[in-house]
Amino acid sequence: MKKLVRNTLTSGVMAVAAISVCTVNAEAAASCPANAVCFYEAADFHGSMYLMTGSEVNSFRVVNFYDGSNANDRVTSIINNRNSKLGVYKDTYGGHYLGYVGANSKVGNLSSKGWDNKISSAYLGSTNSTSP
Ligand SMILES: [Ca+2]
Repeated sequence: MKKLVRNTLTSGVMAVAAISVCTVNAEAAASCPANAVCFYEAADFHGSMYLMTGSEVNSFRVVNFYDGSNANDRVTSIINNRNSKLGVYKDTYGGHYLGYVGANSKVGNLSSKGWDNKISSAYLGSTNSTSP
């Protein structure tokens, strides 16, 4: 009888722990710090993320998401918590302008703009291909 009680308690504790871990992960995936730009691998700010603290990414070919995988041509959602527009480009070093994410705004699925898994560079304050 004693053993049965202990097993039941252990299962209950483990179930609670599992729920807590899931909740923490979900919040971490969706959050982006103030004054940063966050690029997510999946739609609706899920999947792995890259946090841009500077004002540009010249080449996503040399940028990895937090999970260690390369971010080039894989960004699917973006949060822009900066006071500048974020210009995004299909090629590295500002080649082939795609469009911009407005200041302090976000795009939950880049496929709505035709940019899904296409971005190779990004510049704050730049909204065309001539001034990256
Ligand atoms: Ca993606």
